[in-house]
Amino acid sequence: MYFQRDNNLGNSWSRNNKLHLFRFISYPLFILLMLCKITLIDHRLNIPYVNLSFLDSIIAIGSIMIVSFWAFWLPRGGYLISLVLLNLFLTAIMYSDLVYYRYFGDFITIPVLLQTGQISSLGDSIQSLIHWNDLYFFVDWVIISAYAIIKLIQRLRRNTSWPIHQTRSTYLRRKSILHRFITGILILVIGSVLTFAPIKYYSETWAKGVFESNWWNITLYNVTGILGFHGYDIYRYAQDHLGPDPTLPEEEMDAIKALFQQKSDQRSVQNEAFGKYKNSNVVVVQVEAFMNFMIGKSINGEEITPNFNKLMKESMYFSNYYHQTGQGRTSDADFSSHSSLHPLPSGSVFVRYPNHHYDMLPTILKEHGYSPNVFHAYDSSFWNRTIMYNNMGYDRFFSKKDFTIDEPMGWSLSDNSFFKQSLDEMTSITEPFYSFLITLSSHHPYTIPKDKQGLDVGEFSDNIFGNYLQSIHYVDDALGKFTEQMKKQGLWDNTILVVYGDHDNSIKDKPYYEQFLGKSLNDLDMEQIMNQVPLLVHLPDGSQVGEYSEPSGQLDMTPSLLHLLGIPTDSYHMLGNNLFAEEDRFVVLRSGAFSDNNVFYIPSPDGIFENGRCYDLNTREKTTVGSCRVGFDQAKFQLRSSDQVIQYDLLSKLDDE
Ligand code: GP9
Ligand code: MN
Repeated sequence: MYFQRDNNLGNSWSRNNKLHLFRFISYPLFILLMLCKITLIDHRLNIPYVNLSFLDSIIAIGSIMIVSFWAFWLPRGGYLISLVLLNLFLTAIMYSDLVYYRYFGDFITIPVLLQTGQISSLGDSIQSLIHWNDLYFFVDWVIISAYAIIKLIQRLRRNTSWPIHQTRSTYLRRKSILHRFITGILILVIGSVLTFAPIKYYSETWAKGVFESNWWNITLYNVTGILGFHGYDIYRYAQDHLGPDPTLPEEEMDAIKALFQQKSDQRSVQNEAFGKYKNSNVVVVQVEAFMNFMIGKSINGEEITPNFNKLMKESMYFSNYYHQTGQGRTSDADFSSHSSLHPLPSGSVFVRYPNHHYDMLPTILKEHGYSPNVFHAYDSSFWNRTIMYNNMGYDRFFSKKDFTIDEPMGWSLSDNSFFKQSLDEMTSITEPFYSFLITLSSHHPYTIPKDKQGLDVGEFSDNIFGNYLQSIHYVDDALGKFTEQMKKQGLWDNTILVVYGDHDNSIKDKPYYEQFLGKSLNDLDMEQIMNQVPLLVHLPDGSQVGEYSEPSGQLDMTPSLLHLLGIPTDSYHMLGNNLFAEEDRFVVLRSGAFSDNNVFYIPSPDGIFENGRCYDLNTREKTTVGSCRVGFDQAKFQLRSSDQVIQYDLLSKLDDE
């Protein structure tokens, strides 16, 4: 008995040592593998100014240790399976980020995940965002699966069962558990130091303030790395939604009040346009991915947007109008156009804070006797619209279920039929009304059925850029029919018609634009192309016709419409300009880019002011970055204030005062 026990002890000692050796080799291999994937992702993302430095790799190693330390607490089988599952999980997250980035220029966040419908609805688009050489990313899966299969076959052949550990003495078992526990804790501690020490260093040097403002996820990623970014995103989400309501220090609240006051003072002028169209109907059309660069342009002698061009001759056309959207895309365009606040740096306000207070155009108009309605032929829950539209004060949301899908196209109903059916509905709405229409046929990936393709896109016929032009030509045709029907229904002379694009088309390849426009483009040109959408305002009497080239943006729509309708905006909390006032314009994009009448600032993804580029709009050449300093600080403060208003629900507090 005595000798027997001794033998077992000897076997157990060597088994224990083997187990330690196994972990000692396999764990660094796991870290190395994940580090390779993180490096590969960074390389494939190819974000300008963002390159994985040595210190970033240290952060990456630390993050991998933080997410995997607990595997050490498990026995051999569990340990191995956990690492394999972690590999699958982290690979899936990172690859999804890559695909998402290719379309949205951003990373997946918790609020985005809460809108899973969004991602799955991309369908065809997602296919076009997956590249064959992404397969490198999954090579290890093939090796791991092959290894697992070989092992399994070997075991079956030997007809042995899985190792049973009962032969080990209780003493050695306990010792092994303690050993594993301590190793896990050590890995966590080392991982935390490797992760947080460099991040702390960054946030105290070149990335100062990045976590307070977190104005752009790309900048956060540049500081934290991909895993760190997701960790921070979870923390940020928990902070927003768990625990007591956050409050803002008094001084910050006062600064925000002062900002609203300053904006309101700049807007309020009593000129001829103020109240000139009091009680007119208002129809606003938000057109999917409708950009400015192809307005007035032709291809093979054919205009891309002949109907819009015709309409321009009897309307106001704002040729320097910017979309100010972020991750919330269509919903952000909707939010900023109706609330005159900026959308959030991550996720959609519609999804994250639909119950907070905002001074929204439909609610304001309803208080002034209007019937506000919204029309969009898609699932009502998409972008959390049902809830948000109810809170925005609309009488009714005409969604997909309210339309007859008599001409299916893309995600849903063709724009042509959508416009027709929406106008039919409007005949039974009490005037004055506010009708907001959101089109859909020109959504990525822009595939319009052959029989509806009316444009010869020539050299672009086989690519996504050509498809885009084709889909815009289709929408333009539908828009032409829409205005004709408005005239027939007697709406033309008593309605303000507004048409604008929601955001860019996600096609970022410069050569397409250079080929189309027939000239080489600098960074300023590209930045403006990707951020400008057209705004057209047709006034009931057809007055003020012309092109307006001062900078303006989606935040300006609501205050400008209220001006025309004679509703003062001083009691509302809005950050936009009044397009009918002679004021100095200041337009801030969600990325921190901004423009006034003289300069355009393009921020650097690393968030450092000096690394951004300041352009003189007269010469269209780069000027000293210092010329953008004041605007940069202002833009940052404006974005931060807007974010705080939304996140802290400040308007409910300001209204109570
Ligand atoms: C769908 C439409 C498209 O309802 O709003 O949204 P997008 O993908 O452009 O944000
Ligand atoms: Mn859209």
